[in-house]
Amino acid sequence: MKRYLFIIPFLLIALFCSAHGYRKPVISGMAPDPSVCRVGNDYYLVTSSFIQNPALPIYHSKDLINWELINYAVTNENGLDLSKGEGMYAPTIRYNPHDSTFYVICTNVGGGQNFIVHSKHPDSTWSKPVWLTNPRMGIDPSLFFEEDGTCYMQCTGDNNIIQIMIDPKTGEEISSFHYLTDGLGGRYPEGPHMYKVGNYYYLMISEGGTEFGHHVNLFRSDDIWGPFMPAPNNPILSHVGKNAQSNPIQCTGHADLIEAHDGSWWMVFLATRPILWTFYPLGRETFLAPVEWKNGWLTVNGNGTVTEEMNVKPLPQDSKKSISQRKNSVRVIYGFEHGISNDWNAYRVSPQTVATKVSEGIEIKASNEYDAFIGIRQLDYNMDAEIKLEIADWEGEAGICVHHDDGKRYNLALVRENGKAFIKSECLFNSVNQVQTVEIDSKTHVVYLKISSQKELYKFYWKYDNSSKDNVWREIGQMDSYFLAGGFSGLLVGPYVKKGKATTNWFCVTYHK
Ligand code: 6LW
Repeated sequence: MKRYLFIIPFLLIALFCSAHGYRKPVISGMAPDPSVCRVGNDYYLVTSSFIQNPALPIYHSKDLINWELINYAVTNENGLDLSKGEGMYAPTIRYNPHDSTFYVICTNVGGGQNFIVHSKHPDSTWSKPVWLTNPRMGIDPSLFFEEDGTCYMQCTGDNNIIQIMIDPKTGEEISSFHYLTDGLGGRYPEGPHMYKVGNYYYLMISEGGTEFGHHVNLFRSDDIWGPFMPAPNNPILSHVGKNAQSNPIQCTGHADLIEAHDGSWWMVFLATRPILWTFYPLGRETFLAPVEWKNGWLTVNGNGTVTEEMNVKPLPQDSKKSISQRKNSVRVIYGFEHGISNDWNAYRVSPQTVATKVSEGIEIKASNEYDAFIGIRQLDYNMDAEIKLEIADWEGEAGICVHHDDGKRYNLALVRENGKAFIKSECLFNSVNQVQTVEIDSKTHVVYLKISSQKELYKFYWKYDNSSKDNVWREIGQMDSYFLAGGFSGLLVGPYVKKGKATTNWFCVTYHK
């Protein structure tokens, strides 16, 4: 017995580490407007995706902390059309036990507006969209199912929150619209979700806009049509006040609630990790906080604020750790042996439109119809993204790029023209275009390129093929990350081709802790 005693301290450390704490965010990189539902011990979460194709990423978790991307609710196969408009804003995911079906409702802004898709298996096929055409239906639609399957839809109206009864399979309107609340005076009352807990209906909304004024308010009523009275401790989640002025997490809002399989309650919400207190190129990320109920009202993590290391008892943690929860550096290599995996997105068109599988990896061709770019989400500030790239033709421009969907981007490329070869770094933001070039050995067809994100800075490096003796990384330039921030989105990083075509079979991302 005695010889096993030495194990006890290790067991205690392991127990403490598994019982206490998790790192924030739980889904890092662009993951705004999270909405969550549960079936048994399985949790499903969806986020906004704007003009990224495929749209509406679906994540799965067993513990609310480690999330794995398993699917997308809308793809070209079930009718995704991102040819115009601003794309997919703020979806909601719900499970209706009455027909054992998952529903996702969302707005394709400027591209048909509100629609619902459904599926029995969120990791498999989703239905074609059912369109909701009533012009009163604004953004941020949500669904609430009564036990008998009756379905209510909430959404933003005219600077207020409104509700209607619908058939979620056909989109048929079963009631007229009713006003629920216009909030507590903050700008943009939005992001409504309805819940029934005990004898009350709870309506949770966000106000203050999605930037630094963002916060969450709660209301309740004993009737689903209201009137709704505000919680005594509103805002229930807010980093607007003095008590959060030095907090590295800001913009907390757009939340959803979930009762876990052990009876504990949690809130998922969006927040940001600003650089120098001002800008956040990674975009809005998904965070998690514990919720306590008392006397028919709730508190979020005690006082409505959260910290980077959450010292709370989480659900028993899944052994599969997601990147955001790993303590050490993480390196992920994409060889494209089977084409393009689920992690890859393009803007508006599908990634398969942009890149095709060839024996050497994938081939990307420049196009006049679309931007020949595919990318994965940049998940953290300290990142190296490297690529091995080949331009076999005499002319061409191809490289690696970190890209915001409103057109801001930093490119690093191999350019071959007029019998010469260059490495070019290029920063494009609005009307400003900053370019640096260096001429290299004109015979160069294969190069390694690296974009290194160091929070406030992006640095650009290149080197010759590994077969060359002269293959050390050389810096060609750097740029503040400031110009990649803004808007609703975050960043994608990946290969692009501006002229001709290029192949790659090695794309590698390393996140440094
Ligand atoms: C979304 C709104 C919001 O529709 O941002 O943070 C908008 N909240 O609810 C786009 O993500």
